[in-house]
Amino acid sequence: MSNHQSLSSSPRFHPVSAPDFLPGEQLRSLQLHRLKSMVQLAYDHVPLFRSRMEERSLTPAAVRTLSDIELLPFTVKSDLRDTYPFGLFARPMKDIVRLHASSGTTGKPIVVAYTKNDLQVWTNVMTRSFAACGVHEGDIVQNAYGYGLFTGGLGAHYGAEALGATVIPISGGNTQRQLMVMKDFGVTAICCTPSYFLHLLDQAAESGVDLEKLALRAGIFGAEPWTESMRQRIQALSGIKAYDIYGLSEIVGPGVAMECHCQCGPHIFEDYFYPEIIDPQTGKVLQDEEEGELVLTTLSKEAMPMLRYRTRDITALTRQQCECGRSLRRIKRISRRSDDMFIIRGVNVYPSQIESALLKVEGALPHYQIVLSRERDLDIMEVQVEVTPEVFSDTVGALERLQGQLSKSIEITVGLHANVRLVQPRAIQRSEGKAKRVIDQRKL
Ligand code: DLL
Repeated sequence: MSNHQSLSSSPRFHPVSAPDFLPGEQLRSLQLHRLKSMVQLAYDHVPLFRSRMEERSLTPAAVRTLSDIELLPFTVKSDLRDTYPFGLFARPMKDIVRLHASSGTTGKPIVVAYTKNDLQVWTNVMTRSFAACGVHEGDIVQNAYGYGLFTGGLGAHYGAEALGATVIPISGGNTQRQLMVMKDFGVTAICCTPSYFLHLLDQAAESGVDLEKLALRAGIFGAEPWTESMRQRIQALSGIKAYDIYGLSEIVGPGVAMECHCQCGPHIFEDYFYPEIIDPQTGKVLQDEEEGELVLTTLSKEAMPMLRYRTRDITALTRQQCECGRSLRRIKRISRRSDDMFIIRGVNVYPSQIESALLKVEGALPHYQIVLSRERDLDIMEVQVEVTPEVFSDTVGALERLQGQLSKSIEITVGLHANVRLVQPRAIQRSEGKAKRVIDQRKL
């Protein structure tokens, strides 16, 4: 498909999306130009990067081609913790106009910084994200990502506003108010975590609000892993299109990658973020289509450049042409993180595997939690899953049958027995942001 054809075949092509369609060669030469400046900036202004490069006898001049990026050392999350709070900043505080932080599960948060230009780039990629899934001026966007230190709220906010959409900065929580606003303000697109949207759907059903009758038509969902079955479930229950948006604070926040209207995996905004996939064990760079850990290098970040940041997110890159005509490579949906994995009786398990096993069975709701415990040195996995009110009030025999089906589905998927506990609707605690899927009591 020629570039010209693909542009014209995109629904309501928006000028802001032009870089999404850059011919491959132009894209690569832009990336190389930007990469060189990034490495120079990091080497000149960030002691950690300079010393790591010196250890390898490298100077910025070593980067002559894009594949020379492989010479550079990786950066990992603990580098941000060890230099807390401002140790990786490449610019003096007077140039830094925004800070965000991500709490994570252990100890101190990691802090990330932006210059004015960095904020412009972030707005640019978020604008392109909305445009990619067909959100435009005239749309009314309910932004239910949390506002504050979390990057979700403000990232989506400025992107939608720059596009000319009307933004409702409602932030997360207060579900009844969310529903009222959605209905009364004629909201056409919503931004939140997929798990929070499911919670909204539950509450809507309970309050007699039929989402299919509302103007809502698109959801921009991300910030946590979710499966394709979850997407299908959301779309069937709400009548909207659910799009996957990916990002992380260390790189920019939301807007590193976003799905287009074809819904076949997020396109990486490669003009600003250079992706690689590595074998998480050996660090070896893998080919397109091979699954491994996503490593990202920022190509324009001034306040806090990131060289070869190991995201821990497991995915694959694909060069296969998307029907939308974008030249940007796509990543496979990120349904797991290498550090989300838990080991039970010697078997590696990811929450997303349990999720897809549960959603294969009729009667189970997509609200679940995995509780790991240890009894007499034996690991026990209990999967608590909510069932529909009809199922919950069914006969004991029917409940036992469902329990058996779910347990079997998990066993087929992960090869392990799990005790399945059916719980009533709403029994599992809801989060306004990222859902907590695993409770590991073995470490207590
Ligand atoms: O979650 C940024 C964001 C906000 C992305 C809103 C999308 C929408 P952090 O809090 O730093 O930043 O968490 C980043 O969340 O490394 C992934 O493990 C996970 N994650 C983010 N988006 C997705 C997604 C934001 N679409 C971490 N699918 C990342 C799967 C995701 N996991």
